[in-house]
Amino acid sequence: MESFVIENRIWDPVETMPRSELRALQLVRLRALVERAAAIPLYREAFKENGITPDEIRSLDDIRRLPFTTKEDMRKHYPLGLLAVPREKIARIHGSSGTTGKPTFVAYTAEDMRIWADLCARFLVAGGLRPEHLVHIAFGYGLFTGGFGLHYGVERVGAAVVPAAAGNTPRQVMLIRDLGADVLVCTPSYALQIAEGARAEGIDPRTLPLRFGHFGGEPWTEDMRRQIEQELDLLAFNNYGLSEVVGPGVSGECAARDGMHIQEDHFLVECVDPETLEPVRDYEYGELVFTTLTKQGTPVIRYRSRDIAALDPCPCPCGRTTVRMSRVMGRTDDMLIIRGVNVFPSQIEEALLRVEGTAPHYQIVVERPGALDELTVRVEVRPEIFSDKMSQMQALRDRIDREIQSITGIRVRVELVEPQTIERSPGKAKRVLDLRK
Ligand code: DLL
Repeated sequence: MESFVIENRIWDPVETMPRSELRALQLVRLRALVERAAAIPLYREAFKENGITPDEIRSLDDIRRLPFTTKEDMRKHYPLGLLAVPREKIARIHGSSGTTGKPTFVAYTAEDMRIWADLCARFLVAGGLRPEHLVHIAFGYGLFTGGFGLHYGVERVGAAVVPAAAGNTPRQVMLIRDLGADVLVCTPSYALQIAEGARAEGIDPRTLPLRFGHFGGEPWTEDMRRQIEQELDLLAFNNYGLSEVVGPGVSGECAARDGMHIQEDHFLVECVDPETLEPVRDYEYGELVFTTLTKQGTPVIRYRSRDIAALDPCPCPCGRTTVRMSRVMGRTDDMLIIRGVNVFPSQIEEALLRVEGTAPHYQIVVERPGALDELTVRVEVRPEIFSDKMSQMQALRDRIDREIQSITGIRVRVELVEPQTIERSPGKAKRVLDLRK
C-alpha cells in the first residue's frame, strides 16, 4: 500500500554489525554454548562419544562436528529433559502442540525472555512499529509462543497492545474498529478471516484503521500477501520462528520486504540437504537448521526445523548485515509425493491465488485408494462467483486444474465447494487432510 511507506529504522545497532565481527561474536557464543550444553545428558553423551570440548570449536565450520537435534529427541526427553539450568532458574515454559499427542516443552530463563522480547522488537520496528502505535494481537495466548512472544516485543518497543487472542472473529473486527488499531498481528490465514468477518458484519474491511500487519506462524505466499494487503488495505510483513528455537523472533522482514533477516547474533543458521544433511549452496532450497547461541533454559544445537527455505547472504539496502531467508516453501513433513512428484501445499496455494473467483480457503485431501496416492484439492468459491450453472463451475475447475498442473506438473482432482464450507481455524490453517493413515 503506497500510502503507508515506512521509514527504515533499526532497533539495535548489532543488526548492522560488520559480518567479520558478527562471525567472531558467533564463535565466542558457540564455544560458550558447547560448555553450557554439556549440562544436558543428550549433548553430554554426544560430545563424549565424539570427543568434543569447547576448545575444539576453533571456527564456525566446526559446528559440523556437533550432533543434530530433532523433534524426536525433544519427544524422547519429555517433559523437561533438555534443561541446561536448574529448574528454579526457569521463568516461563511454552510448548508446541504438534500433531502427535503430547506437546514438546521449551523453557526460558528471565534473561531468555528479555532477549526474546528484544528479538521481536527488532523485527517489529523493522516492519514499521513505532511507540505511538496500537497493536491488535489475535494470536493464541497460552503454550503457543505467538501471543506472548509478540506481546512482549510490542511492549518493549513502547507501543500499546490489545491482547485480543485468537477466535471470535466478529469481536476481533469490533475491537480493531472501535479501539483504532494501527497494526494487526496474527497468522496470515486468520488475517483473511478477519477481513471475511468484517464483510459478514456489513463492514468494508478496507475501512478498518489498520496500517501494518505482522504475520507469521504458518507458510504463506506472495499472492496471499497481495490478497491480504488488498482486502485490509495495509502493508503486510512476514516473520518466522519456531518454539524449539525461541518462538517468533528468529527472523523477520525489513522495509525492503525481500526475505527475512535471521537474527544471527542469537541463532547460527545452516541450510542442508534434508537427505544427505550436507550444506546446500546460497540461494538453494534446503532444510534450515538452527543453533541457539545465547539461550540458557533449553538451548538447542543444530535443530532440524524441517522447514524448506533458501538463504540469501547478499547485503540488504536497509543496512542490516544479517543473512536473509526466503519464504518457507513447505515443511519436509508436509511434502506430498504424488506419483513421484514432490508437491508442497504452498504450490497449490500459489495456483489457487492466480485464479480469480476462488477464495484462499482450501484443503488438500490425500488418499490412497489403491497403490498410488491421490490428491484432491477442495476449494471454496467466492460467494459472488458461486453459481448453479454447471458450465461456469466447470470452466473454473478447468482453470484451477491448469494452474496447478503448470506449477506442480501433476494433475489433481479439483472439487469446488460452497463458500464457508471449509473449516476455519483462528490459528494455523490446517491445509492437508491426510486420509492415508
Ligand atoms: O509458529 C512461532 C511463531 C509464532 C512464528 C508467531 C511467527 C509468528 P511453532 O508453533 O513451533 O512456532 O511452529 C513453528 O511454523 O517450523 C514453520 O513450519 C511454521 N512457521 C512459522 N512462521 C512461519 C512463516 C511458531 N513466517 C513452525 N512462514 C515453523 C512459514 C512459518 N512458516
